[in-house]
Amino acid sequence: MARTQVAIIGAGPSGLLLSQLLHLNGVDNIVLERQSREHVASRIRAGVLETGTVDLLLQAQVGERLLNERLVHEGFALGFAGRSFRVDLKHFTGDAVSVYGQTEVIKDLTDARLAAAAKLIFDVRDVGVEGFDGSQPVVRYSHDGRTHTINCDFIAGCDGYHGVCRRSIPPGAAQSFERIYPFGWLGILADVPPVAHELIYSNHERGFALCSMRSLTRSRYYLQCPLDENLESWPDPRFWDELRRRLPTVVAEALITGPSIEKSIAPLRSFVVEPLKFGRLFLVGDAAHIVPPTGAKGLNLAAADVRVLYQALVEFYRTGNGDLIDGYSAQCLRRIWKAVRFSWWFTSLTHKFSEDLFAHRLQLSELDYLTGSDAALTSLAENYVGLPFERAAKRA
Ligand code: RFL
Ligand code: PHB
Repeated sequence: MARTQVAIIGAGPSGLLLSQLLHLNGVDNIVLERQSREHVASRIRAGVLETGTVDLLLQAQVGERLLNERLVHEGFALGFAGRSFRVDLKHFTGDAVSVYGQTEVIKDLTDARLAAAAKLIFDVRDVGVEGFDGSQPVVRYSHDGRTHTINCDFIAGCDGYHGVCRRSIPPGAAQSFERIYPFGWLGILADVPPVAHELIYSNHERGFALCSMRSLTRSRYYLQCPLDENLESWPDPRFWDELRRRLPTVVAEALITGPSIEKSIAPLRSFVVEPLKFGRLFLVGDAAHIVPPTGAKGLNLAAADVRVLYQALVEFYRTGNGDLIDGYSAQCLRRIWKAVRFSWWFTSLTHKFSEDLFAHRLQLSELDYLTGSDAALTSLAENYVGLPFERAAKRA
């Protein structure tokens, strides 16, 4: 039987970052991950980091390669009605975003944890969390054909939307809020130079498209697609043709194509569970909330939860004061709901929801208004770069 202070379920960005920050502050923890290290490292997901996320990664001492290799973007483009409009993030907020893939964040964090001889266990099975409504939580799991038990003070559920922690909360103790969108994103990764040096979010009558990147030689492109679409019906030439059709002409003409090295479909949803804390169990990141990727908020929100939780736990272990722990859920939820609202709004503005031409005219009119109003552009820009962090509740 093992014993630790914090048992962390899931070695995605939330779990690894929490583990690293707790470790640096002297809090012992064990991380359990269902998948293999290679599988976790190869999942292609987020690409845009807010400055607050970059700062937290620096605090976690995993920011060196990030600072050298990231692409700093001071703006992005909105494509609509055949034209392209640049949203100048720097001008409206004084801030920018960093393009650096989630795969790289995971690699940096995993390397740092393993270099510090972390208790990070991959390929675990049958994780169960118990006793978190009392003072002695227990985690059970199997690994290499044997069953194991961990006694701990707290459990951090960093196990994503499909994880076990949220499902372990007693019925009636939590409320969830959900919106499922009637489409998904078909994404491809290709070793071709990006079509533009900044991201392009394109509203088109055939559906939304996004031009993103991972580096100056690796592009990431997305097309809005029906929910029941299958990958086989999207050979590369069809993807590139459809992407060209959904981009402003000048952009489409500049597109460089090549063989895809990854292709996947992701459904879009908004989801929040309340509260994020049940006794000694905390939900963190995608385990507690999902946003459609349009606003690039998922990974950043996960990091924002980790920021609040690690500070609360460190405070508790240093002083015995549990006020920050008790405030975790309320403090995180305020930021979460703002990101949920922004991601829903940006999705509504840029995606095709139906064949209703009236609805499309309204979107074009809102885009026309937005791009002509400094007030509206400031609102878009300040949400996109990430809202400021509230100060932690006053210490006793
Ligand atoms: P994760 O990454 O899902 O990690 C959870 C981990 O828990 C493991 N697990 C278990 N382990 C043990 N026992 C169990 N029973 C377990 N059940 C699950 C899983 O194997 C996994 O390793 O959640 P986390 O750490 O909270 O991180 C969240 C982010 O991954 C997610 O929010 C972002 O990827 C969302 N996202 C984006 N976020 C951004 O900030 N900017 C972006 O540009 C952006 N683009 C995106 C995205 C997500 C996308 N998809 C595919 C959903 C683009 C896409 C297409
Ligand atoms: C990505 O590069 O994967 C990406 C970028 C911006 C988004 C969503 C995804 O809004």
